[in-house]
Order: sequence, then structure tokens, then C-alpha cells
Amino acid sequence: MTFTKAIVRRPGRSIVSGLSEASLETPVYEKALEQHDHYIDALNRCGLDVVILDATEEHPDSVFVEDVAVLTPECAIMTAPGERSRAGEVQKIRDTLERFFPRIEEIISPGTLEGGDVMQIGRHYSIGLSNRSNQEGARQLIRILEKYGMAGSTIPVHNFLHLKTGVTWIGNKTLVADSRFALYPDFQDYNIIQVGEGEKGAANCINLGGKIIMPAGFSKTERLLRKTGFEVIAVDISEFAKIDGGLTCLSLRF
Ligand code: CIR
Repeated sequence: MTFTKAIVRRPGRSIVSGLSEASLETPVYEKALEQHDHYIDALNRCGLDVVILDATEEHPDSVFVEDVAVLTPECAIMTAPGERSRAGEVQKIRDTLERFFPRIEEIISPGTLEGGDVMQIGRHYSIGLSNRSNQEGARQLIRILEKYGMAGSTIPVHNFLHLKTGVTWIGNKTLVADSRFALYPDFQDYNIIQVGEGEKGAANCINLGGKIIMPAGFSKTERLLRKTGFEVIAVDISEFAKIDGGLTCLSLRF
């Protein structure tokens, strides 16, 4: 996983209307902007060049760019969000991806797929079947991956918005996972760092050039990660978490 670039989109004022399953708290726009700055700094610290797109006010969730595309070494795949209000975000980012990817593929209806459900492990992609990504979307993605000599398989997702809300790959044959994913048969060949008790949000981490970016506020998991020798950068994303957003979903990396 050697990435050199990332794409992010600035949060807009409309972030206060972002989708949330629990709807407990509303993000504070100014604080979200500040946290987004720190997130970009963290990507830069990991050596990535960051393409920063302007906010699009008509799409309150458009800061979560990861959901609208799947980037592979061979091609970019435009997704088909299962949440209808997010469908328009896909076209908004396509031009930018065309600058970097000569080959663009797409998932089409009745398939649905969101990038948060797609976890890359080398040339294999685990695809979560969630409320947002359906069997047909996964079937289309696997067909595209196979066309380019890559592979994919599906994993049922319950109690989490997306697959990567509960498990992420951090290289070195290692996954960071919530206990509910730690026992999955597909994952038994990997080392699993199970998130600390009560630290559900901690499973969504990114390894960039050997440094782990993780959400701040999960000291038990942070300690476990440091113990394994990783350098850890903790970034506060509380405003995004209020609308069910994690760390990975704030960028597309390639
Ligand atoms: C949504 O419900 O679509 C947004 N409020 C959150 C999306 C988070 N995306 C992700 O974890 N990949």
C-alpha cells in the first residue's frame, strides 16, 4: 500500500444536515473545518500530496469522498451510493479522477456500492454487504476487478454503517477490528488488533507509509497500535463522527 496522493473535499456549511443514523448531535461547521485542516496535515505528514476540492453545499455528506469511488492500481471505479441523497456526489468527483486515472469504470443500478464497504488487501478487495452496498453492486465490482487481474469477495455487515467502520487493513498481515469482525472466518489468516473495550470507533484506521492515522480519543487501541511498533498519528474527527463519518471516508488515497 504505497500511496502518494489523496483527494479530499472541504466540508460545507450544509454538513449540519449530513445523514446520521442516531441523529444525536449536529456537527459544528467551524470545528469541522479546523479538524479537516488537521486531517490534511496528517496526510501531508505521511508524505502524501493532497488534492483539495471545494465544498459542494448541495451535498451535505460530500466531505466523505471515499464512498463515491474505489481506487485501484489499475483503474478508478465510480460507485453507486445506496443512499439516494448521495448519488449526485459521484459525478462531482469524476472529472478529478479522470485527471489521474486513464481507466474509469462504474457500478450501475440496480447495483449499489459505497467505498466505505470496500477494503483493499493487496490485490484482493473485501466487499461489505450493508444497507448501502448490495449483492449486485458487489457482483459488478468483482467482475471489474477480475477484468484487471484483481479479485474480490463479500462479507455480511450488520450493526455498522460500512465494512470499514468495523475493520481496516493496516498492512503487515494485520487488521484493526471490532470484536464483531475479529471472528469472521475470512479474517482468520491475519493478525487482528481488536479495538479496546468501548472503543468501537477506533477500528477505522489508515496506514500511510508505515504511519497509522487513527481517530483521537481511543487510548486503549492507540496503546495497542503503538505496542506493535507503529508510529501513530491521532486526529480528532469528532464533528464528522457525529454524522457517522470515520477517518478513511474523509479521503481517497492512491
Ligand atoms: C452517510 O451516512 O453517508 C454519511 N453521513 C457518513 C458516511 C461515512 N462514510 C464512511 O464511513 N465511509
